Amino acid sequence: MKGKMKIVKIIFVATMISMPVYLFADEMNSTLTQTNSGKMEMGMDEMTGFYGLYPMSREASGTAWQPEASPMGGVSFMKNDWMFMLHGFADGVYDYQGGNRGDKKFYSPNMIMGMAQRSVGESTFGFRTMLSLEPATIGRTGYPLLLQTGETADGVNPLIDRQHPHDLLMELAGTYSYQIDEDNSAFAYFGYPGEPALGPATFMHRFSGEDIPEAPITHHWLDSTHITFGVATLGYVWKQFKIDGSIFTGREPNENRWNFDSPKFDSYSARLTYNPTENWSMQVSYGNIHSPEELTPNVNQQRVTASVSYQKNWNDIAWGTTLAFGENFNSPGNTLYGLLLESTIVFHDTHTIFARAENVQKDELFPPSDPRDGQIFNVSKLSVGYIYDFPRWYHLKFGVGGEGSAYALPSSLDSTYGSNPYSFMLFVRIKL
Ligand SMILES: [Cu+2]
Repeated sequence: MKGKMKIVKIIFVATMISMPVYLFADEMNSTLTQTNSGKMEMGMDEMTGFYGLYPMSREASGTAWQPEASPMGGVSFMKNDWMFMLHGFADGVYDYQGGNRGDKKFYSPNMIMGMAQRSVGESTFGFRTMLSLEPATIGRTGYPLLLQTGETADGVNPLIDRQHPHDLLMELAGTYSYQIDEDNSAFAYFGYPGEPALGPATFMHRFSGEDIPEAPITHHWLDSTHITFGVATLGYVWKQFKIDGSIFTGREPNENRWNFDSPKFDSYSARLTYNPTENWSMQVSYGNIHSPEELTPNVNQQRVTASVSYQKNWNDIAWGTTLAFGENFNSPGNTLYGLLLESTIVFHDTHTIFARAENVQKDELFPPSDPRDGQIFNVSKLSVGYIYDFPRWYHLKFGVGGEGSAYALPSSLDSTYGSNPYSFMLFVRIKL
């Protein structure tokens, strides 16, 4: 039984991994559609989404929506009756986190995503693969990020003031949708791993957050479930509304980032999304997450999130903003909220200015051995940055950027973090 599972897994991984490689090789010889910061042109027929008859740009990550006006990155092309899309990025970041708990590190966040879809009659079939080399380019211990919490590097100690790397396999998913009529469609999504119907589009896939080289400190309040080993989602689209619900594995990925974790389907979520115009997207969602953290397995979590995203473009300027709220109800444990506001503006595909402000209640800033573990601290962070991108080379964008962060901390944390810590990052990037 175990041996068979292993063979199935190997075949599955080999197939899914070969897809982006194949796509990329193929892309090099294909007539393809370049997407700059404007609209994607697919000739006669407009590219529609995986889950319904609306523009593809409405889809962000998993089954999440963002405003339709969001510029799409990457390349896309048709081959036979399949439509392929490929996009990704790799950053090289020098990370300096200040104060008493600060640290420095050079690391590379990165991911590559390949998608394929084909419509037959009223049915649309889709495949999605997302891979990251972060287990190698960031490593188990993650990168320094003041006030970040969640997950573990060694299965014993929690990560504090560090951001964990993503797993090699971030998404391997199959989708199916059925177009009932112009306004109605029903869809299914199965991912191993994949993203359940919970929270806004993930930070690295929404326009307002994708150029920011660090994870939000509200990640575990909003979008931390984006890599979940075992997700099954059913959804329904009616005009500008979408409702989707998932059963999924509650446990966060473990510290072994190269492999599959065991699927459990012990958690569930539901989300309602409304995109009233092409400029807006809003969602509310609820999740019941069974035993998310490996180090505190008896703690279950309920999560409520609400978010609004706004996208406005003028000529060659694209501006996207997301406001998101999440609340985690830990049982046993504290009820804690997180609030995020982030905004990115891109001028002429060359200059990017971004900012992210967060306010969050954290009770994991001290290790379990410290009496202050479990005590709630209300902390805030503001990051502002700029990226200059060189003219595109084929489809690739090369950029250099910098970012600085400041914090507002309660005075009871002065002796821990220092009185006015600041942090900065300097980075280069390639983006497809
Ligand atoms: Cu993540």
